[in-house]
Amino acid sequence: MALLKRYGLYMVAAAFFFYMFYSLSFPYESAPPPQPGHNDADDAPINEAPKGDGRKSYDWSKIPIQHPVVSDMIPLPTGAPKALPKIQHEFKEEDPTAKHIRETRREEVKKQFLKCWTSYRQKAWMHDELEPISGKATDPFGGWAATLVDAMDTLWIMDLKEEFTSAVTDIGKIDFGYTPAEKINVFETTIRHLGGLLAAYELSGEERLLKKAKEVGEMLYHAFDTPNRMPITRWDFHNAGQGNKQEADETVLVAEIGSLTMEFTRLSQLTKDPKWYDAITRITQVFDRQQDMTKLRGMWPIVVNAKKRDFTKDTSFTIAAMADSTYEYFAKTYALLGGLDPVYKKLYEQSMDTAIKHTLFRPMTPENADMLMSGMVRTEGTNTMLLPEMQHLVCYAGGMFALGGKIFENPEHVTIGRKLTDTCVWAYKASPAGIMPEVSQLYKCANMSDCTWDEKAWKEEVARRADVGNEDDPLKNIANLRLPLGFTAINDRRYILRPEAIESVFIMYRITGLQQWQAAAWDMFTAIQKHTDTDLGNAALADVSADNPPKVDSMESFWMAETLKYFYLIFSEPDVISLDDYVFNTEAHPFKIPKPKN
Ligand code: DMJ
Repeated sequence: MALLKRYGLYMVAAAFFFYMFYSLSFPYESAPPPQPGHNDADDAPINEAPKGDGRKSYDWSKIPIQHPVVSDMIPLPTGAPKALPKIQHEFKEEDPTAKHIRETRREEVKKQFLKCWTSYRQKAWMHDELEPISGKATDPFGGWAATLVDAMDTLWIMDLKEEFTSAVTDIGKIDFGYTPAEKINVFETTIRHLGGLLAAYELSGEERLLKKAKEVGEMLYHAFDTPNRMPITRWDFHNAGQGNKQEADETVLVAEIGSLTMEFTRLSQLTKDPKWYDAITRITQVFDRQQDMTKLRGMWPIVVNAKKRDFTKDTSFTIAAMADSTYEYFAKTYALLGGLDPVYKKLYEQSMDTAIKHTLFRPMTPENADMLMSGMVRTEGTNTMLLPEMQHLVCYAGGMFALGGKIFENPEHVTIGRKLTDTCVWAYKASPAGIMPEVSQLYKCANMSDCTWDEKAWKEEVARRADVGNEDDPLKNIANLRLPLGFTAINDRRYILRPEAIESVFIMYRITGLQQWQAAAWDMFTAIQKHTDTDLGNAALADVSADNPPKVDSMESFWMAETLKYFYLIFSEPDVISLDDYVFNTEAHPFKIPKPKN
């Protein structure tokens, strides 16, 4: 028991450390100064970066590769794509009242998007983010107009074509050969910039966007120029630009090395140049070879060693923060490759078997709801310990299981997806602001099949965790903790406009056709809107357990790229970006699924 307590505390501390590390959105080492705005030169030719300020801009396509792939370039799989099983529900004709409500809600979402976009355009154009309270601009993602690039496909989907067309011209002016930042986060640049450009290209057919995506691809390819061809995930851009030697790191977050597959595969498919597919396939091969060799077989630890190509040593496992999209991408990459590479099916199925067995738990709730959550596991020898944590970030997992269950015809996974999503919806409702916090702990049922609410036991667990005991009554200080029933701790009370809950709710809706998901989405949207709306856009919140959560002057690019897109799509006709036609990358950028010719 003492050991469990000690490790329990260690896990919380470790989880918190990792979480802080991750949740700061991978900041660059020093905040880069803002770049000059370029909105006065709408007629400049595409792909011509602003010149004349004396700064160095690398032409990545011309910088020699020091560790080239010469004779063993891995080609894209050939052959006709397979037909995947039907993913979406067969929607029937809509009742006129339901249609009216749905369209009204959709327009509310669009109106809010347009407000954010207009403010960004007026006050932070060509910068990464707008600060939605002060109206200042900020550049935490290399200074490459992250919000602009990330939101392009949302503009298209929302039928804001004029705004889209005018933005394309300015995208051409982004200089991916230059950054004032010292280091670049390869994962973030891949999912936001490369993913955003590829999806916007696919939707619009605008060739200039593909050209720009290729420019990003040429840059990122240099992060793979190491002796073992493993990428440097926190990459010294200038070191590489000057042609210096580089090698992969020994400590890498598994999400950052495992979640490049969709974007690199798509870039190769669209350009017909296999080098990006080759680059990520070498990582996939390591995942495949070592899947059975880790301390929790089937899954890989949160931290892996890219320099030694050893993904087996560490002892903390999760499908949540720092690992998440690695798992999310297996089934999606399988679909993107037209079902032609069975390794992604194997990676998905074996990792999910382990995740189901070791990370899932049933939270105890006053409603005795039959729901699931996925926590963090630590191994010690043959023992495993589960921390019953709930992160906003892990709410993507409901959608992942449901989609994977459809793609691989596994109804149990669809049910698990539903139960995981139910917990996120419940957590939104349980919070005073109607929005779930970043990280919390739940009371884990001892038994998955039979779990009756036990308020006394819950209170004792809260008191134990919070150490609120005093001599007279160990339970009396619980009210001060502001914990919804069923929560045993809240480690991080923020909401930073994240999308994962609405992402899974959207997927559940498209798969089941049940209107309960649209109702849940509307409750979530109204709560978020009520508390985060500012004169210029939407602001992150410092504490969702307060009745009136204080606002924080931050609006990450994923708000317009992901959160508002999913809210818009759940209130759109089901054939708008159908899940039978598209897979979304982890930043909600849709890529087209190849189909067999008939
Ligand atoms: C996004 O950048 C992506 O969804 C990523 O996979 C996780 N974090 C944010 C959103 O919360």
